[in-house]
Amino acid sequence: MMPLQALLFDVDGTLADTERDGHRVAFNRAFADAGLDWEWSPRRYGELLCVTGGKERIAHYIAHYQPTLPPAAGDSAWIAGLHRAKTKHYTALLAAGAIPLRSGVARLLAEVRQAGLRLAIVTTTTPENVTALLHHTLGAEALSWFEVIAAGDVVAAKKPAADIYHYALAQLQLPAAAALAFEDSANGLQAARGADLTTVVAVNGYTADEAFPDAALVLDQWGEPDHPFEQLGGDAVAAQWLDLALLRQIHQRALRSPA
Ligand code: XBP
Ligand code: MG
Repeated sequence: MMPLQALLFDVDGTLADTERDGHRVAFNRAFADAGLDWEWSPRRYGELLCVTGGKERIAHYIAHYQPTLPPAAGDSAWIAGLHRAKTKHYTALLAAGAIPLRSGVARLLAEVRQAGLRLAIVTTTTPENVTALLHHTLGAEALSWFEVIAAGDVVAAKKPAADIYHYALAQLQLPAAAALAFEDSANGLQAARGADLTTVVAVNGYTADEAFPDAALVLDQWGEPDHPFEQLGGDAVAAQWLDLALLRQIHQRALRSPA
């Protein structure tokens, strides 16, 4: 049977709870800098998360919420400029230590690295944001732990399209059956499943009410020995925190009976 060789990690909501206190705050700061009276509340931001990608989210907001726009604003170049300002604010928040990793992430990465598994990042956010998050949580050397960082505009169609997962697997030169994906949202799960990846989901505040019908395992958190996870979906497992033994079990089980 095909051994488990690689792990593909989403970033936002999966490695860290970045959305409400990170991306959302950075968007609002960029709006204020640009003299816009837009303010994305936590609840409004939850609605806007149906669209992945910051530039795409701003365009969706303009199209569907009709906020006041300055003259000659609103085209894709203007949105790209506003989004660049947002990225600066976001990376500054990370540098200030505003966003920790989710519990269990650092422990799991250490264990799987020790075991020689190959690692990739698969995200809709920008490469700068991935670099800043890894650097300010795990240290500068953590960037080199990930053989592939598939991020942002490297593919035209962002999640829930499967393109970014196809891209990462092609870079790794691995079939989907040799890997597992880690996600936190229905859009992310759809992208990973679209590339035939067996996927483990840990929900967060914004995604807890979403449906994850074809996830191999759905958890409320990744889990730590002193913070066991609660299993919310998938075939029952005896474990209480995500570790390599559990990942191998899920991988083998999925190969025996594909979803
Ligand atoms: C993450 C996103 C991103 C972030 C903002 O989705 O949708 O848009 O909210 O990042 P996923 P950018 O976790 O499914 O990859 O502003 O850099 O796009
Ligand atoms: Mg995510």
